[in-house]
Amino acid sequence: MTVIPASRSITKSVLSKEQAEGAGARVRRSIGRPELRNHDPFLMLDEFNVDKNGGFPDHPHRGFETVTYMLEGQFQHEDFAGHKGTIGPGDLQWMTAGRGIVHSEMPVKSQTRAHGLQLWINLPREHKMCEPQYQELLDGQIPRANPEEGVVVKVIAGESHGVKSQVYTRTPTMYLDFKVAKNKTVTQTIPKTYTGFIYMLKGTAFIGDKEFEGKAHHTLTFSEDGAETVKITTKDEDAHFVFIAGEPLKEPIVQHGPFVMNTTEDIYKTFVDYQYNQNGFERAKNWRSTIAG
Ligand code: FJE
Ligand code: FE
Repeated sequence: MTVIPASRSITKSVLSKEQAEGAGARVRRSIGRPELRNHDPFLMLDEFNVDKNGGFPDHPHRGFETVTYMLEGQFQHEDFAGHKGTIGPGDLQWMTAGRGIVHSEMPVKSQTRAHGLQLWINLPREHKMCEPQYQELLDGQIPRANPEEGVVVKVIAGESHGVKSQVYTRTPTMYLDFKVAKNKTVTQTIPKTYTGFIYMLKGTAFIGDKEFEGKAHHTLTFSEDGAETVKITTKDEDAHFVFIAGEPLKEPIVQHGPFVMNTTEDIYKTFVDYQYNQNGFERAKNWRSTIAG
């Protein structure tokens, strides 16, 4: 007989130091760094900081989703189908690359700094070649749960304290932004089969029954023991963190940079499709974004 504990505990705590990425951008890599590989269904989480001279100019994606959540500043995006827009503090872009997207992600030039999170969620085999889709939500359109005074949960995906997100997740995912005042305890439910983690943005939180300490820029991974809650406590400091969890796909992953498929053969097909502008990359032919400068 195995005993299922009340709360998940923390199995790992890893600090993300800044590194160079893209074109003159700085990122703190959480999931995807050597100590945090294969956190199925998640491929990558970057806390990015970009000034007006940096960014992520024209590049492709296939086989997964990118979720960009802005914290400060303004970010522009433009893709090969003419889809274009700007997201600001608290806004969200949930992009399903599916069979193919080529796009550019750049800070608005007048800004001093754009700061946010980008999460890469793998797609199950049957969705890897789906039509690309955008789900865009402004800060004010994202529902909030307020389980008690001093605790505000933005429900980006999934559910918290009876408040549900309308975002469609092909890979079952929950994505919650917690702002917790000092001296509070909050319990978040999580499906027993989900893997998950907390990424700390500010302050200090104590997680699980053993009150594992989490500080800014640390990733804290949850135990996989079937517990259906995560207990989070604050003491003499407020805390800001994201809580991300999902159903593991348990499929083979073959990744080559911005392409994530199930087999080497499908990765080779992807190189050919991208090179010859076919099977989803038709509109990549002679395309250049107007924002990458
Ligand atoms: C990419 C290198 C990259 N983190 N955070 C290689 F930088 C990227 C990439 C990003 C990215 C974009 C934003 Cl807006 C925020 C990011 C990496 O675009 F896709 C590959 N393959
Ligand atoms: Fe991208």
